[in-house]
Order: sequence, then structure tokens, then C-alpha cells
Amino acid sequence: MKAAVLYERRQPLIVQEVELIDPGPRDVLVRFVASGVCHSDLSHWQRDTWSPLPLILGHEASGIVDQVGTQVSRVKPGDHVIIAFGNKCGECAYCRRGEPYLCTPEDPAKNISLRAHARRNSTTVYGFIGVGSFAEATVVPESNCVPIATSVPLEPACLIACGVSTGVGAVINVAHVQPGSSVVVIGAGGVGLNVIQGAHLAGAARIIAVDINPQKLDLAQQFGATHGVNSSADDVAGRIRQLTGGLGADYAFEVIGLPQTIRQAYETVRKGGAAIVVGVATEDAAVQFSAPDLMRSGKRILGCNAGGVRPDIDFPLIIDLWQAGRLQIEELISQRFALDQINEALIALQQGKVTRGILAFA
Ligand code: CND
Ligand code: ZN
Repeated sequence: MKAAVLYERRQPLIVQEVELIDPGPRDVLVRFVASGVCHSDLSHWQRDTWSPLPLILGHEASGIVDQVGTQVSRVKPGDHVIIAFGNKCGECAYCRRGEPYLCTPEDPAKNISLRAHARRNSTTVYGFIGVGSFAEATVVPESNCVPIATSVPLEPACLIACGVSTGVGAVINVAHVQPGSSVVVIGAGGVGLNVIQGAHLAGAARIIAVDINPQKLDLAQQFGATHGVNSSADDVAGRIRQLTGGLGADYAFEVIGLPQTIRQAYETVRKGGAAIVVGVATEDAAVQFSAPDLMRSGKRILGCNAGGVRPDIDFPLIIDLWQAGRLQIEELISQRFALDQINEALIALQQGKVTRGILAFA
């Protein structure tokens, strides 16, 4: 199959033939229909991170089951699926307590980020968080496949695997945003817009988008933001205080991954409010808080890994909301690229030129 392989960080991905591993007894071979291009892919291209090389990036994907291992029972060839990224072993303490987004396989050899995904000649090629969707196909454990009805448009459904579920999940599962509350969303990109539509869905009265790109602030309003603050021109803290009756917001979501904007989220919430860290910062990033201020203010700082999403429960729920017209998903896609154009797609994301770009394989 054709795949875009990352050999050296910050250098162009190379689109070439690789050989996928054969599916094991509980694995599924899925042919991709679409893959979103998320900032996490861009970060693993640009930053020196934990992910092993050579690597096929891409983790936000939908497709059609092509082959199944001998012990697979939850899907069959021809089924439409959204692929959940990361480990979903079903057996560790976290999976057993219903927190699959924290899955930590007891046997490190079962970590799907580190297992062989494909081969080129004799070189092992890895698949990003087990998915590797900048390619024509993948092999994943059946527990990573969420089957969906054939009536659901499969191409936009790819965005449910990360951007939509992370954003909506951050609001519903992690922060538990209450009706009538005030919500700040710092970073109105592919994930941030889904925090905004999640907050709208949860009945937030004020949804204040903060971004340095005025076009993203316009988009934010289309997805439910009631106000926009251009942080390269406006006094963010002052403007948010003014919009929230002087107290600060009930919730502030950081959806960029920078220490200074994580700090800004903490500062913009009222006493007792919650700052939710969705953005992925560099591995060495640190943010300072005054310990007594944290204690006295009763503020909460919440980590948000994959939106606290349980794919088997939350993907179908998101599809129902989308089909009922309560979530916009097609509207997130501003540009389609072919696999050969993957480097252009990453650069368009880096330059802020897309709402969400997708690779379309059909
Ligand atoms: P995308 O690039 O689409 O959006 C980022 C937005 O932030 C853009 O609109 C930028 O204009 C804006 N921005 C950049 N710098 C600033 C700044 N200093 N102040 C204000 N706004 C700024 O990225 P994305 O939405 O795909 O991803 C956003 C983050 O979410 C990124 O860190 C990604 O790795 C992370 C993420 C986390 C998770 C999770 O599980 N927690 C899942 N997926 C992605
Ligand atoms: Zn992502």
C-alpha cells in the first residue's frame, strides 16, 4: 500500500510503497476513506517527541473493514468504522474502570504505538498512536474499531475520531459544563471549534473565543461563539472580566498547547472555576501557579486526554447529535487533499489556512 512516511522530523514525508503487517487473530485490516490532519500530527512532525521513527502519522480516520483475524467478532468485512486512536486493551485497570483514554497495557509489548505497523524492505515502520492514517490502510486491534451505520457519511465521520470527540468530550465528559455558564475557548482551531460547539450544546450562555487569527474568530461565531477576542490586539483578561460581570469565566479551555495560554486560561476563570488543558505542549513545558492562590481561589486545573472519550459510547452519541442537526461536522472541512499532497496539507494547517483539512482516499 501507499503511505506517507516520516523518516526525519521537519523534513517532508515521503509517499512510498510499504507492506502492512498481517492482521493477528484479534486484528482488523481497514481501508481508509478519510483522515483528518490534526495539529498533533503536525507536532510529531515538527518536534522531537517520544514517537518512534520511521513513522506513518495520522490518527483521525474512518474506513471500511477489508479483512478480519480469526478471533474477531465485533466487525466483518464491508463494515464502516471510525478508528479510535491509542491503546484500548480492554484489560488494564483503566479500561476496566471505564477510562479507556488512560489505557496503560500491563505488557509494554502490547503498546500499539510501539508495535511494528508496516515494513519497507527490512525496516520496521510504526503507525502513529496505532492508526497511521496518512496511508491507504491500517491494521488495528478490533477494540479500536467502532462500527457505524452505512447511512452515516463516512468521509466527514473521520473527524469524530479526534477533533470532534476531543472538543465535545472536553466540555461534556471532563468539565461537565452547566447550562447558563460562561466559557472561554483559547485557540479556535479544528479542536477548539468543537469545544465551542460542545459548549453551545451544553447550554453555555456566553462562549468567548480567543485567537490571534481573525478568520478563526469569524469561524468561531459560526460554531456558536457569542464573542470573539483577538489576543494579538485586545487585552484578553480585561475583556473577559468585562464580559463575565467582573468575576471571570466559569470555564476556560486551552486548545493550543502553550505554557502562556495555559496560564491565561487559569487567570481568566473566576474563583471556583475550571481551567481545562486540551492543547498538547512540548514535553519539557512547565507552567507556574501560585500555590496559595490556587488554594484560596478554589480554582481547578483539569487535564483532558482525548476528551475523556469512551469511543464505544461517545462516537455513536456524537453521530446521533450530528444526524439530529445539533453538531456541525461537514462544515469543519474546508479543504480536501490527496495522499500525495500530505506535505501541503500539513503546511496549510501550520499556516492557519484550514478549518480542518482532510485526506480523501475515495
Ligand atoms: P489548529 O492549528 O487547528 O488550531 C490552533 C489554533 O490556535 C489556531 O486557530 C491558531 O490561530 C490558534 N493560536 C495559535 N497560537 C495562539 C496564541 N498564542 N493565542 C491564541 N490563539 C493561538 O490545531 P488543532 O485544533 O488541531 O489542535 C489544537 C491543540 O489540541 C494542539 O495542541 C493539539 O495537539 C491538541 C490536541 C489535543 C488532544 C487531546 O487529546 N487533548 C487531541 N487532539 C489534539
Ligand atoms: Zn488529534
